[in-house]
Amino acid sequence: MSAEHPQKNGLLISFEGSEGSGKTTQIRCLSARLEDAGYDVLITREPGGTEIGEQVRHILKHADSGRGMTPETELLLFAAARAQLVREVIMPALDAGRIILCDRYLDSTTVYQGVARSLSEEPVTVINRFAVGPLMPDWTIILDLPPEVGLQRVRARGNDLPDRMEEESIEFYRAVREGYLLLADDLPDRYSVFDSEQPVELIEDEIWEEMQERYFRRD
Ligand code: T5A
Repeated sequence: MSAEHPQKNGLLISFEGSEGSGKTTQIRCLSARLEDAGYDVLITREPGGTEIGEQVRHILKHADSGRGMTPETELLLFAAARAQLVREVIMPALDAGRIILCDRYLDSTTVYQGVARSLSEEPVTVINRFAVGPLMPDWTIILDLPPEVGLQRVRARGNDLPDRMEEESIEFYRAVREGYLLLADDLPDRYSVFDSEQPVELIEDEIWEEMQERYFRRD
C-alpha cells in the first residue's frame, strides 16, 4: 500500500496534537469507517501498547518516582517505550498488511521533549530515529486547537488519575501547538492539520475524505 516504504505492506498513520485535541475520538471514528470498508485495522497508543511500554507509561505519567524526572530521562523513556512498540507490535502488523492508527508516535517526542522542554534538536532526532528504525509514518494527522480548549475538555472528562504531563504551564502547551504547526509547515506531504474545534462528525468527514484522496482514489 505504501510506495515510499517497500519493506512494509500495510499503512502507518499517526495522530498527533496536544491534550484533549480529540486523537482517541478520531482514531475510533476512522477505525470504524476503515473496518466497515473491509480493512484490517490496529490501534496503538503511546506511551504504552506493550507490557514494557505500559510500565514505562506509569513511570512517565503517574508514579511518585517520576516526579523528579529530568527532561533527558523523559526523552529516553518515551523512546524506549516506542522502540518496543515498533518491534513487538507495529512491524509485524505492517508485514501482515494491516492499517495501523497510532495515538501519538515520534512527533510527540520532537514536539514535547524537543520544542516544549527545549532539548537540543540533534539528540532528539537521533534518538527518535534509533527508536523507530525505518518506520516513519506514511501520514500524520495533526488535530489542532488552542491548548485552553483541550485542557478544559480533559478536565471535563474527569475520569483520569492525576497526570504529571498535564501539570505543565499553559506556555508549555502553546509551545507544543506551535511545534506541531511548524512540523506541518516544513513537510506538508506527510502532515495534514485539522481544526479540532469543529464538531467531531465534521472532523471525521474531513479525515475520511482526505484518506480517500491519498490512498483509495487512484486513477
Ligand atoms: N508525550 C507522549 C510526550 O511528552 N512525548 C512522547 O513522545 C509521547 C508519546 C500522553 C502524554 O505523554 C506526552 C503527551 C501527553 O502529555 P495521554 O494520556 O496519552 O498522555 O494523553 P493524550 O495523548 O493527550 O490523550 P487525551 O486523552 O488527553 O486526548 P485526546 O486523545 O487527544 O482526546 P480525546 O479524543 O480523548 O478527547 C478528549 C475529550 O474531548 C472530547 C472527547 O469526547 C473527550 O471527552 N472531544 C471533543 N469535544 C468537542 N469537540 C470535539 N471535536 C471533540 N473531540 C473530542
